[in-house]
Amino acid sequence: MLMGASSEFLGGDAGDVAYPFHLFNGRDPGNPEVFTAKAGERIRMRIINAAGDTAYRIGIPGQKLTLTHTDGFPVQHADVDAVVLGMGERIDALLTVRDGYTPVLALAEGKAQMAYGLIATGTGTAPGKDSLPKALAGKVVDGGQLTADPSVTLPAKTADRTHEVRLTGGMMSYDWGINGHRFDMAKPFEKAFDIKAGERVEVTFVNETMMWHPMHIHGHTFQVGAAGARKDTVIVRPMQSVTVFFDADNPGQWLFHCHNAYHAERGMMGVFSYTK
Ligand SMILES: [Cu+2]
Repeated sequence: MLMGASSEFLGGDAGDVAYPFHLFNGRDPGNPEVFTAKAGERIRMRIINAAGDTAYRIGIPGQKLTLTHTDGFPVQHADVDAVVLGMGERIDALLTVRDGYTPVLALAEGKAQMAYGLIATGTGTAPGKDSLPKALAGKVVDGGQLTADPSVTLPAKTADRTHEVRLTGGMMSYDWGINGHRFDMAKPFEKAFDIKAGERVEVTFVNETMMWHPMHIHGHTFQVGAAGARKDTVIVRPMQSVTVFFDADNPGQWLFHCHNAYHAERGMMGVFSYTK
């Protein structure tokens, strides 16, 4: 267990678990991934945070990334120095390849460790891991702070149904839950959230805990706020609220949960259930 991992960007406690390594395409910093490219080429990086308990701050020292999509949906392009991905989030980023070796850093937010990969054009020498910057500052955003491309904004409609989803629990008793209830795999429909097919659903995640949570809904892609990004995973900071909207157009029993694997396992999970 990790105590004292703190991130100003995430509003406090950054993670619960210490790991010996952080991996980039399965490789630790002693043996980094090397992509080959030509200088001057414009390339797209598709980045997923596949970790269980770590947000990553991703960027290239001295070079902007142009963010184009979050969770697969287009956004109004944003040039940033770094992007923070919560667990389960995806980002597409464009960059123009510089000559030589370009490090792509994935700093474990609040954990003083990193993973990285290299883009290589066939000239120069690879930087050693100890020579890489340990911080990425400047303009730093997360996907939930981006704006949807107008082509994917939900059509304006008054919500047919609203649900308040309070994120509850804490580190000491590790009783993460939703509305004070820990999800029970033996009784998955206990306290299921009712919705009906065709409804515009408004969900407000109210974080009553001292830690951030990347909240993920299965089977649907929501819009963050009135005109924010279309996503399926959004960072909710401690003691903050985030409202999302989606159309109930995919009947079934759909889990939603914190994408911190330990929080979900302990019970920060719920079900939207509708058959028609
Ligand atoms: Cu969580």
